[in-house]
Amino acid sequence: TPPVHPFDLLDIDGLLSEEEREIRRTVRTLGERELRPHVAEWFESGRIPARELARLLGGIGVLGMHLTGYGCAGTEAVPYGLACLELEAVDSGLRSLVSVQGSLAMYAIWKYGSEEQKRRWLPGMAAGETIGCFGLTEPDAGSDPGSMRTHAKREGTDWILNGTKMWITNGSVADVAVVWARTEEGVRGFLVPAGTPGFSAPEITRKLSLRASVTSELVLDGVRLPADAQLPGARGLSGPLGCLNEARFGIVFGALGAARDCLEAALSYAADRTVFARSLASYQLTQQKLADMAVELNKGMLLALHLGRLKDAGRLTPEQVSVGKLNNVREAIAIARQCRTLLGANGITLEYPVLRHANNLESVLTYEGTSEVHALVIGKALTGEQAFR
Ligand code: TGC
Ligand code: FAD
Repeated sequence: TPPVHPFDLLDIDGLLSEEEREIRRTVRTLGERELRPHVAEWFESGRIPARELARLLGGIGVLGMHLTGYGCAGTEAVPYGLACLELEAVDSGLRSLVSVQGSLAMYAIWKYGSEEQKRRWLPGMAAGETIGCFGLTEPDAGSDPGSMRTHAKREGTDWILNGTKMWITNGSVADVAVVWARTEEGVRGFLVPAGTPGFSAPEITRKLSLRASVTSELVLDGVRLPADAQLPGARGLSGPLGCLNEARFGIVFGALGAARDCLEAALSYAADRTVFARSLASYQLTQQKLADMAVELNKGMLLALHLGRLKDAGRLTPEQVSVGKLNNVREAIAIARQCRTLLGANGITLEYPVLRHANNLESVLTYEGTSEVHALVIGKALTGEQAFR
């Protein structure tokens, strides 16, 4: 019998195609060679070379990789998920960059944009030459985006936008912002190029989580846009929420990357560390922790893969994505915290990845729908009663 692999107790690898394993290998290699050596420094300084990273990731085709045409790779959902997993194994901030670029900003244009908008923006975004961001959340409207205040008013054929968006990934480095605003006809999406008068994107600093990621405010102060800046295919809140399904799907896989990296560090640490004259790995309490974590990681992988196959079959529902996001992020953060206990004091440093991942996962638990929001989505599916309001 082959040796038991802690990250693949259930032989989930056997359920992947050769192409899926190849894409995973490519992203893992890039992550280990080009990203991991720098990530602790990016996290500590709170600065990342975003443009360089975007080009690097565009170069291997992961930006908007599950979209078709316009320079996008056109892969299925599972390879996209595996790419998210491998990037998040390095740092959630890197997966965030890819989620926001591909699943939020590019997807919004790909799904709701005019032919002209798609031709103008998507090829550069797929290549990583052009960076996008996605502005839905506001200082006073996060879980309840329907209460947004940012509004767009018509002036002749132009639109005038006013309002503030908050916590926007890639905001300060973006060349184009997808901004959601209320209009007299309901919520609509707009493409705001950086440099448009009245538009600014100050960076949010002093974060204790997702430090290897740019997070910003978007300020819209009388921003004048031509009629063709509006996304013609998006009508109402289902526009932005439709994009969130895509990004949430990536997180279902991604969060497991952070968990795997923590478990890898903890296993190796437990094998090397001597406590009370024996290896830490030899104690029953340690093995209970390791076994529980490996079981959750493997169950999470099965869930992610199942949702990926449903997505490729065109049968994935938003409620199923909520099951995946709620479970896999909740388990990933529990694993990261448990791994930290195994590393003792060493676990609190940047010499090891565990507390960095745990801190990042605090953001992952909150963004793309908090765990409470996803529980309520599932609760509504179970009972038919909505408990949001
Ligand atoms: P509700 O009345 O239920 O729905 C309004 C309209 O939207 C439709 N809808 C959806 N459509 C597509 N996908 C979904 N998942 C959808 N959920 C709802 C719905 O059918 C309806 O359409 P229509 O045509 O009838 O108008 O909406 P509600 O106001 O009661 O809110 C429901 C709730 C709470 C689930 C929703 O608002 C929500 O998901 N809140 C969480 C907000 C959120 O996730 N924000 C994320 C911002 S982006 C981000 O965090 C990026 S971080 C990325 C990174 O760095 O990786
Ligand atoms: P709130 O909605 O104020 O929630 C506060 C608490 O109340 C939470 O625990 C929540 O679960 C709970 N709660 C809310 N409603 C209910 C209810 N009905 N019943 C019970 N409890 C409830 N947004 C973007 O648009 N684009 C981005 O690129 C983006 N990037 C982000 C990057 C980072 C690092 C972070 C941290 C956030 C980002 N966000 C982004 C914002 C994110 O989507 C929001 O933070 C999230 O949706 C929650 O909103 P909030 O922070 O306003 O919390």
